[in-house]
Amino acid sequence: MISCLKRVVFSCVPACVAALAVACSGSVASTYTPYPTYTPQPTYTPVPTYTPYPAPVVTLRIVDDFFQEADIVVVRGTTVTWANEGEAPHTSSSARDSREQWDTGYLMPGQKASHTFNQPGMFFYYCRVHEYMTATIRVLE
Ligand SMILES: [Cu+2]
Repeated sequence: MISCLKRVVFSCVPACVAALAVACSGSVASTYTPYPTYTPQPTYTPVPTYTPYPAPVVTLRIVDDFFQEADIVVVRGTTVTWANEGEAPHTSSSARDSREQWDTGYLMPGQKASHTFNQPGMFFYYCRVHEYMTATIRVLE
């Protein structure tokens, strides 16, 4: 009976000693991780104010007797200006069946007139003074 008890006590001792050794060793302290140093937030930079992109503009020259830039492609919203650099009067007038309708009226030498294209498509135009003067404007979406 006593020898049995001894066996229990002696078998327990090494485990208890091992547990005490772990509990009292410095290894607990060495696992301490210091709180990270405070990093201040970067200073607030306000978002730049929105500047709308300017609407596109293009100037086309009319000479005697043709449209200098006869076939152009622009984006929707482009304002096209025709400048008469010839010595005769000219017009920029949409084809009669065009979905987009415009007519600059008679442009005397040195005069200009504009039209803004707000719908996509292929538009044909001509000069009412010289009907053989034709040109196109393709407006992209
Ligand atoms: Cu003309």
